[in-house]
Amino acid sequence: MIRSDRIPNALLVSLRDPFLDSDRIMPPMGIMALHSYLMSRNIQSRIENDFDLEHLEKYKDYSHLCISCMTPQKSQAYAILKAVKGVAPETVVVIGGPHASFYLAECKAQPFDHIVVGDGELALGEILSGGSDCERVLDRPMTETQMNALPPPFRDSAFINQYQFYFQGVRASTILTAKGCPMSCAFCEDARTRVRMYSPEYVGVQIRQVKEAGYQGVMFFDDVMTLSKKRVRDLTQEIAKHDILFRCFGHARTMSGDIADMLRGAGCIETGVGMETGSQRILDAVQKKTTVEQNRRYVLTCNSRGIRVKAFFILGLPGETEETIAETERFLQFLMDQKIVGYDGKIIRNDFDMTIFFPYLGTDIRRRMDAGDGGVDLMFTENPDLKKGFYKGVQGSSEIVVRTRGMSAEALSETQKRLVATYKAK
Ligand code: B12
Ligand code: SF4
Repeated sequence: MIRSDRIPNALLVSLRDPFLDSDRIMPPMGIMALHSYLMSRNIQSRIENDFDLEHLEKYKDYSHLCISCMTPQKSQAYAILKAVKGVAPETVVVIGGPHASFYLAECKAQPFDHIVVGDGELALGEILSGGSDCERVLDRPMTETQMNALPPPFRDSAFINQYQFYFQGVRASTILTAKGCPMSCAFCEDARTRVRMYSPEYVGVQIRQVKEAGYQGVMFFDDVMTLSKKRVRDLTQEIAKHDILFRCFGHARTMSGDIADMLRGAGCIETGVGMETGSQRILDAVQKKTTVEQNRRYVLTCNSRGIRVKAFFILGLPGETEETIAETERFLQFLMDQKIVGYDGKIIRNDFDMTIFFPYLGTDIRRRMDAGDGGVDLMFTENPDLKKGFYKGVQGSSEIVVRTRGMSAEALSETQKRLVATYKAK
């Protein structure tokens, strides 16, 4: 095992996303949480969000290089690992984030010194204080109590102000009120993960940080913030104290008039929601456990309270055909026909996002495809490029690696372009 006898000094690397329109929209909450935790333990660290592979000498004083990685960023992570090990083999290189969690075997095949699965705080603390005795793969989940005892993520104003996200013209930054999702969507890597909640007070501290940094809005980035009425009541009582506008993710199974009232009363002006498709057959096939009718009611419930809906759709789920596309189009028509009185009295419309499915390794669908399950009507295209793996890139582009029996990759791509052009322009 590589050892670093130097005083630990960690460089926390948030990789760039050249394939996105901009990677300065949402700040890297994982890295911000780790930085704050290490500082609270008096371990030196710094965040680098523009790693300079051409000038590695800049990083010679760091004992540990800690890379946060999502799957589309993996080539960058591997390139940094190779380059750093080439010039400074004594530097301990650690990888964490979703790619390490869901593509563990692939990460193990790379010469990383440590690979952290799941929560990084305790594992990184161990690596940085444990010297050589640490295992190579660490999985150190936190309990809710431990999560709530953590310092809030690092939100230095100059740092987070590099990131700009707007909804309805409101400048916002991101906060998490819980980790995990109990739902079982077969296309999602976060399905059936243990839900651990932050206390409303802990959320309140973070809202203050975001306001102090100059933002008027908060984007709550939990998978689903509206899991139960009680939870929404507890959270909205806290949020309402802070005079902010916010957006969060809802779910068609749990949305109700009461929940929508509480959200709006606390400043919610927009919810994101995974509606996925207008086809009941596909919703059932991917275990979404919602109905098209629930999705319609979700829209009407939110809109009637002045909450705009941003619906997320995925084309190319198993069983997609021209008929299911027509059903999705009918739903889109309904969604985009609604008129809403916005928070500032102006009449506004709903919004949507439409991507093409990319079967990440940690999803049920991918597991079934890899197992050769003929019951899944989804195939890889010939020679799919699985190297990058983003489903929404520059100007809404997708890397399409799948087709169904009824739709080729080209037909999926054409449909996506047509639907976006037709209904975004409404
Ligand atoms: C916010 C978010 C984004 C933001 C990212 C902003 C940013 N700069 O980080 C935006 C909107 C830009 C985004 C984009 C994309 N995202 Co995204 N995103 C999320 C989301 C909703 C929350 C992530 C988050 O901030 N969590 C909160 C922090 C505290 O947790 P964390 O990041 O996991 O970090 C903890 C641990 O992972 C670990 N850790 C993280 N980094 C490191 C590093 C080290 C060294 C260590 C030791 C530990 C460690 O410790 C942290 C603290 O406990 C997740 C879903 C989810 N519930 O996790 C999806 C998710 C991460 N995204 C996903 C995807 C697919 C994408 C896109 C590919 C979509 C697309 N456009 O095609 C792009 C890819 C962009 C990219 N960077 O490659 C997938 C990841 C799949 C994968 N295998 O990588 C997820 C899991 C959603 C899902 N269920 O499928 N995303
Ligand atoms: S798609 Fe959303 S609701 Fe479904 S499992 Fe993933 S995070 Fe949960």
